[in-house]
Amino acid sequence: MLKVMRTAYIALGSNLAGEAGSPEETLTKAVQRLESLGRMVGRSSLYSTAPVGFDHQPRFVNAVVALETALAPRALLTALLDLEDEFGRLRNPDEPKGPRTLDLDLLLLGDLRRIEPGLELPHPRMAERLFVLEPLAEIAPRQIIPMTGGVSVAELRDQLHADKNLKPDAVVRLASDLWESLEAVC
Ligand code: PH2
Ligand code: MG
Ligand code: MG
Repeated sequence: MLKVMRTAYIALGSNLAGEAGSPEETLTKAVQRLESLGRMVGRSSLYSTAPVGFDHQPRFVNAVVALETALAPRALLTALLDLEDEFGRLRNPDEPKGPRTLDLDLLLLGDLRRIEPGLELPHPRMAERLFVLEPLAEIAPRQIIPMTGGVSVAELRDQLHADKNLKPDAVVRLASDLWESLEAVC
């Protein structure tokens, strides 16, 4: 049977060391595990980012990858949640935005749109978050975000940069030999 292949953009985040090591080590190992779900076709740099939504927690390490996959949305989402668990993610309902060893958020899956319990595509908050748009702009600057009425990732990123309340250290590219030692993707 012919499988429909789609490009998934997945945001990775960590601000707590876990069994896999530091956030940087965790994200590096998570990318290797994500390769079991499809073909990795893009990977941003790592970024050190100020926490958004709940200030009193460590800075995050964030990145975005592009994965070509035949998985349907629900199957992909389940696989991402399983990977979070594998990396020791604890879910604290009192602190949904608190520190986490690994957060894997499905941003886009081809041009699919979904609004279902636990699964919204495109990700409803992706257009407001510089910690998502900065790495995403590195690998997919011309990608259009549907709910913005046709604005590209790079334009949205530029709009957020123009905000005069933006702190200079909000999103800072990290040089990481470990991350860059991952096999090159096209
Ligand atoms: N994730 C959140 C809430 N706040 N802030 C940063 N900088 N990076 C994140 O990945 C992040 C956040 C909820 O998932
Ligand atoms: Mg998240
Ligand atoms: Mg999440």
